[in-house]
Amino acid sequence: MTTTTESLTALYAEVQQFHAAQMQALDGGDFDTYSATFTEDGEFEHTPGRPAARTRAGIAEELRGYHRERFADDPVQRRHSFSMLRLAPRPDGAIDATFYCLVITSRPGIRVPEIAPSCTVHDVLVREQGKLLTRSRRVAHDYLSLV
Ligand code: SDN
Repeated sequence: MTTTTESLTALYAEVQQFHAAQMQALDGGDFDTYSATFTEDGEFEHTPGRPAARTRAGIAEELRGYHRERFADDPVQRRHSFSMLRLAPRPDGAIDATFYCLVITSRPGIRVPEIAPSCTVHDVLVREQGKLLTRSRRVAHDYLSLV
């Protein structure tokens, strides 16, 4: 399929809306809504050393476990903030999306948030019944790529 500037602009806006809804679900603690934005056989790697999560149920379970382990005694509001989105549609209709992510963490009563980690993210997006879904998401952490 040829990609015109116009269709790429429309796709760019669509992917940004998709990412916004997806990440607002995650940051709101709604892991089932987040995992429903992946394909049924979707893959997700968010932290080196943790096994890749597979399937919607597996992704929701991994996120529940990770948040339970890390934040049980540490009430936080996390916000995953995306920027520098670059899209590369493939001939078969899948879309490579590469972007930056900063995780911004606020704690009760502390005005200055923590900003870490800084990451690059690579998504493969597909369309099913007209709707965008993430087929795979791989997160690379800058502080680990430097060592
Ligand atoms: O869903 C994401 C994530 C994500 O879920 C992350 C989690 O912890 C749970 C989309 C794009 C980027 C990310 C990045 C992270 C960072 C990761 C590790 C941490 O917070 O220390």
